[in-house]
This record gives sequence, structure tokens and C-alpha cells, in this order.
Amino acid sequence: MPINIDASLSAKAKQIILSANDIVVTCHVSPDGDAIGSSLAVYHYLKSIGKNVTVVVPTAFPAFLKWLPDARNILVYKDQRAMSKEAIKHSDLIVCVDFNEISRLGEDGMPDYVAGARAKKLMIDHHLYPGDFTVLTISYPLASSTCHLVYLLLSEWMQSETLPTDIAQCIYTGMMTDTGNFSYNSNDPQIYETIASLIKSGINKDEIYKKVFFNCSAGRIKLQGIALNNMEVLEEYGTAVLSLSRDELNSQSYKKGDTEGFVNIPLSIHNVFFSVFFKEEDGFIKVSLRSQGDFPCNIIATDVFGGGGHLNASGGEAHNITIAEAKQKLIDALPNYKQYFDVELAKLQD
Ligand SMILES: [Mn+2]
Repeated sequence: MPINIDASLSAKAKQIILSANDIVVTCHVSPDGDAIGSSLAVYHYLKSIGKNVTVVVPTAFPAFLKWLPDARNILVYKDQRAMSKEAIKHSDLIVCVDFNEISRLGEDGMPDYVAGARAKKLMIDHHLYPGDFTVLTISYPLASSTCHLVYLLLSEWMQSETLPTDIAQCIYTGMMTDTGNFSYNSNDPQIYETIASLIKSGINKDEIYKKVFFNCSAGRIKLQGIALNNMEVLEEYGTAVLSLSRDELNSQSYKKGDTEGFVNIPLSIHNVFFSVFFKEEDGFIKVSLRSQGDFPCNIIATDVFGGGGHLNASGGEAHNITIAEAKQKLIDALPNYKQYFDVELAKLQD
């Protein structure tokens, strides 16, 4: 179903923007491509109509997004507290993109600071269950990315199907990353009509792909090799288990973010629908769980590892045991979930 942004919502949002002068744009903690892309797209638009704009994000964002136009001007609240607070304090409008609840602004006091600011808040987002901390909420949970919503709004506000190239680059980056390069949530023709318009706006989508995805450190690729070498596949459960010990992580000078996405790799194995990744952090073992279809990995995350999350993506922790013991704890627990395994095992192909 194409996304049709309600015309009166769009007009009201534009009115709110036109009547503001000093505007802060912000997004969720640990910003991803959609969060940074939508923040910078809105930033460039607001600049183009003469507003004084600052992007303030709660925590640092990944290096593979630093090439985005004006990314160097982004303030990180956690690291640039005084300047960030100054911008928020002096703003008369805060545009909140790609998050639904004020608590998504992190754990460093930014939620309270933004909630207490005199500025009006405007939300543009695609997560379920928007909170009620704004004067206007533009929420379309069926949209595949916030960047796509931003495209629909800006093309309406600027009365043009094509947009300035810098804005188009930001929007494409978020659309691409939030759909795994158009491999999920991406079956609507409207997405490709929008991409056509972005290419007409001057983006080079192949270059953007390279900048974002061909940007790994050698250490990350080596850690991927070690994790896969440690992989165990439990065929009778359609399950794969990965692990990385502290020593293995240290051997490749591990940095935060280096193991992002590893847990998804085993899901590309024929007839594997449940993947668990154990990573030895300082003092505990972090457990990431992913599944496909109707298999509820969050139930196992909650029962076995005191965590939780979504049906197909969840996490938990194991304390005071070794990585081998944590793996065994999982393997011993699997028979308790026979009813769920049976549903997925019945769907498997030869
Ligand atoms: Mn998003």
C-alpha cells in the first residue's frame, strides 16, 4: 500500500516549521542510517528556507555515515553536552525524526532536557505507538523508513518531484539501510518511484551503496571469520549458534559496532531459522537472538537469558558462567520450545 500523508497534517507541519526560526533536529540513541539520513535531509531543507538549524543526536553515529553532506556539523549530546544544551535551550522548534518516545533519546539526561525545553516538538516517524510529547505527530508505521516519509513531505512542501542532490543523498541512504538494501519491507512500488525521483535528483545509488556497505575494518572481517569458524549448526532444531570470546575479540582490537549484524549471517543457511550469537563482554555474556517466520526468539531471550525484544529480533545476557556454559544452557533449553520448533520445521523444504 502506498503511503499517502494526510494533506492537512502535512500543511500543519509546514506551518509549524514556517513560524519557527531556531530549529533543532534530533533522532534516536545509537543513530542508524535512517536516523542520520532523515535528520540531515530535514536539516538541509530547513537551511534552504533560511532557518537557523542544528542537528543534535544523543550518541555517536557510525563512521560509514560521516560522508553524508554536513554530517560534520552534527552535535553529539553525549560528547558535546554544553553546545547541545545551548542549541536545545534556544530553539523554538524540535523536529523529532525516526523515534516514537522521548525515552529513545538515551540515558544521559537528554530525554528530560528535551521534554523540559520551551520549544514545540514535531514528530516524523515510522515506529509503532507514537508517544504524546509533540504538538504534531506524523506517524506512518507502514512506511519502510522515516526517510521515505521525509521525501513525501519535502516533495510536497517544495512542490517538486526532484529535490536538491544533498537532500536526495540523505534520503536514499536511510531508505537503503532501513530495508537492508531493499531486501525486506520493500515490496511497495512507491519505494521505487521515489528512488527514480532521487536518481533524477542527481544521486548515484551505486556510489552510496559502496560508501555505506564497503566500509569495514579488516578487524571486523577477521572477527566474522572467527565467529563463523566457531559456528555450530543444530540441524534438528533449524538452529545455529555463533560465539566470540573476549580473547578472540581482543585479538582483532575489537571496537564497538564491529560485530553488528553477525547474528543474521546463519539465517542465510538452508533450513536455519533461528540464530544465537554469544559475545563475551567485560563481566558478562551478551546474547543476541534472531529468527525467521513465526519462531518467537523473544520467548527464549526472556526465559533463558532474562532479556526480551521482538518476535524475530531479541537479546539477553548470561552472568557468572562461561561462554561454553551459556551455549549449553541454550542447547539444554531447546526441547522446552518443541511446539514452536515443530511449526517452523514443518515449513522446511528439502
Ligand atoms: Mn527508521
